[in-house]
Amino acid sequence: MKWDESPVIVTVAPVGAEVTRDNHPRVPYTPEEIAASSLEAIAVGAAVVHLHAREPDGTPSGDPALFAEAIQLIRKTSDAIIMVSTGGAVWMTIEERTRSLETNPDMCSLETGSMNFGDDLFLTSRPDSITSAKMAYARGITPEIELFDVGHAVAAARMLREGHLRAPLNVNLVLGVPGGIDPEPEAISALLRPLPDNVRWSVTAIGRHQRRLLALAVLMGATGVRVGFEDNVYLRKGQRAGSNAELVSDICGLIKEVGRRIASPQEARNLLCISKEN
Ligand code: KMH
Ligand code: ZN
Repeated sequence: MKWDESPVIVTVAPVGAEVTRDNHPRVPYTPEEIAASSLEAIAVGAAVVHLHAREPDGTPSGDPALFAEAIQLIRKTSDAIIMVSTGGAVWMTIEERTRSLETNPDMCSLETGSMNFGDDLFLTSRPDSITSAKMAYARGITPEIELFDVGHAVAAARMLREGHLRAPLNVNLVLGVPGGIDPEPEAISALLRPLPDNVRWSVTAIGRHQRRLLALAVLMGATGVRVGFEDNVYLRKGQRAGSNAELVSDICGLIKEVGRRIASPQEARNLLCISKEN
């Protein structure tokens, strides 16, 4: 299939670990709120949900029961792909971060290296990354590698060569986290350069260049793009989005505007080879 014939997989990241209700009063916290916000986003075009969990007061959590409740509610009415985070929050241990794998998701995010994350350290040693990948594959969960900087792509390519990761690899290029690669057009090719040609890649961009960079990614043939409160609460400069669904709807409009289609959950499953067994 030519690059522009393949539909674009839109991922919604409705909550993350850093954004709070001080940033936006509608950031979902409880499993019910996270599921409801995800389902609204799925209804307008999201095919993948990238999930974090929160305590009822908004504190990020690795508690599998909180993940499981949100997942169960989403799956009741949707076949969207469920991806749990194993990145968690910067202060979590790798054990806390990987408890989300106990919840039978379709996919998980996976870090292949460490970085400064704003003023914090976000640490993932190579042995922890290898162990997390092993845990995911053992449960039939497909990893998506989060590439915040070029070294993470180099490390992922090495893990692939050594058999710790399986081809074709799914990666998400994350542009603009302070401490990671900067949100510039060249960042896309810099992060893809160390990886094999058959990599399936999506793009996440933090901050004011988000729409432009996602449009560029779509025109460069990206497999997918990601939006949601985890990455940005603004639609435009000074204009906060009303909801995760509004961010998804906006990016779907942009994708269609530049001539590509939106992947349904089933098309996304076919493109990423994710069965519905879960
Ligand atoms: N909250 C960040 C420290 C992931 O989900 O894998 C890590 C993160 C990446 O959100
Ligand atoms: Zn995340």
